[in-house]
Amino acid sequence: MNLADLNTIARAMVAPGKGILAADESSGTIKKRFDVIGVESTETSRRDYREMMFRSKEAMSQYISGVILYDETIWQNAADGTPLVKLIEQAGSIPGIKVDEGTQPLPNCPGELITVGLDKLAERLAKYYKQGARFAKWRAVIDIDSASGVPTHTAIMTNAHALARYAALCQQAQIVPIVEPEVLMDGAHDIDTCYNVTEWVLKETFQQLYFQRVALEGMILKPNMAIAGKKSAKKAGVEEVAEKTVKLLKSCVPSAVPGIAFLSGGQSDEEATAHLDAMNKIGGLTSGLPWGLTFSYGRALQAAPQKAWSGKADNIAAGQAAFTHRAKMNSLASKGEWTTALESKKAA
Ligand code: 5MM
Repeated sequence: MNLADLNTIARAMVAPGKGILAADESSGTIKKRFDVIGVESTETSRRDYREMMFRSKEAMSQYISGVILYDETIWQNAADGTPLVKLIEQAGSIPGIKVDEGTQPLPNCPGELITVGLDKLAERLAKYYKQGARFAKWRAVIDIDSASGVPTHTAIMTNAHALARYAALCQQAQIVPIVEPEVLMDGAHDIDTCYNVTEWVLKETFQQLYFQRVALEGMILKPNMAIAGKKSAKKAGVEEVAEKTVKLLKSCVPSAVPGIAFLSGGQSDEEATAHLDAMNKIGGLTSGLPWGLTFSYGRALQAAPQKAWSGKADNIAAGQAAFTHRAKMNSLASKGEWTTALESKKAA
């Protein structure tokens, strides 16, 4: 492992004003997204949609540091035969790859999941590196259901262990691991419950990363924010989410980690931007945070371009404008320079 090179890539992924596009929806998930806009999900429509984003010059060269791809996409060519990976590189962005293989029920833990994909991961990573991937992603999902005692320590510890095993294998393959332990915002829990569970999950994750000898300088953390569940009767305001998330991360994430790139987790586009912005405004006021705080959004970057595109070649420019606008808003938020007024100034 060449740690200096891993650190250079990790720092480029969270370079000031830049963040990550999570375009790694598995075939089942992208079908759900396409169903909403009335587009049939085929290999070609998935390619056309993603090519549209990767050819958005302003967004890809100025705001998007890297793209997380799904296995199908990393091997695909654009309509003119150019590999999609090359399009990303030519724009000055870094190709990455989702390497987990989804979730399965965790034995003896009703309702809880374990992320799988460690078998043969070393071989797969070597192939992805050859294809151009310089970072990878593995997502663990932790649900909150206090009434049934979820999450359990078993689920948190087992998922953290898998994340750490994955991260060690990535670094051995000269690939920067994005470590994504996601505490879901699906439940009815309040923000403080989310805070406590996320604290537990992050403490366990960094312990397991230590046990697997993962070099923190060569990884990126992709966490959820401290936020109330979608069904909670008590929604927390932007300032509360920002303050609690920054406090939580300061207490759990060592300063050796180059950057933190949040998932959006089902927040609306503007909420995800406002929360990121408020956190970076706090960071500025307290003379800086030890790591960069940016975005690695899937839904909060793509809902608008999906709607604007709607599967029609005539709408490519509109789809690219919508994508560029969201990428720019989040770029500003990653520097604490976003305002709601900017939302109305859509890119042409
Ligand atoms: C883009 O969605 C990703 C893939 O999800 P599936 O494996 O379930 O198809 C997902 O891993 C994503 O990268 C993260 O959850 C962040 O996405 P959001 O939409 O929460 O920002």
